[in-house]
Amino acid sequence: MGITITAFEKSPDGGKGLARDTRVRWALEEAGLPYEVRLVSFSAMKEPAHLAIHPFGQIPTYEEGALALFETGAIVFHITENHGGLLPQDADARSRAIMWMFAALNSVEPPILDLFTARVLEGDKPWTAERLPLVQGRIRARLEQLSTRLGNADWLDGAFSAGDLLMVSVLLRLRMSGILNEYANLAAYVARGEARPAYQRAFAAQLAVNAPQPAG
Ligand code: GTB
Repeated sequence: MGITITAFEKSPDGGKGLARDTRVRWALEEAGLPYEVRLVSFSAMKEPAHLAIHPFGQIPTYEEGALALFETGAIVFHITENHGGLLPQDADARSRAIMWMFAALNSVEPPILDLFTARVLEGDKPWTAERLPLVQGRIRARLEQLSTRLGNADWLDGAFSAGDLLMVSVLLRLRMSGILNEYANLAAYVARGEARPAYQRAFAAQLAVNAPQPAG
């Protein structure tokens, strides 16, 4: 049964891995699954056809036969559950990997998203200069804790898992702020994730959509 995901027709970052279809593409590549991509514009995302799949009018979505999913955590979990590859066999290790998936999305991603909101979406507000240090402080507090837990390990809990895939996906969005590089082990952890062949394929596929077309 074929898999189709949605992605930005024109990603604001030029397809450099920041939009969330990257993590879905990455999970699909890790599982060795072929997939098709339906590109959608910002206006098409708010149209009834897309809203029927994604009630919040966003990307990515995931369709496989009669199944339609939104939310990257649920999509990555579905891929690992049904197509294997990113969750350990051992029951306890599996539960811990799932715990890290939730940790990435519930405990680490929110303060990182706040930075984007404070800088980009609400960067023209008069309180921005006062707000930014607070937001950055919350990120640093969480990264300090994560850095301590990761220590010298390659991955969060033994072998690379869906927990690492989501955690790396969440952290890499911080690179441009400079904050990620304040934590050498986390920067190396993200680089290890990005060096995986499956990530490289996912990144290249997303970039290809957004690459300027040769003239003529
Ligand atoms: N919780 C949802 C999930 O995990 O699936 C969040 C989905 C989401 O935020 N989707 C964004 C979207 O569709 C794209 S990823 N936004 C359009 C809208 O809401 O109208 C967020 C994103 C977009 C672009 C960049 N970038 O170019 O730098 C980075 C991140």
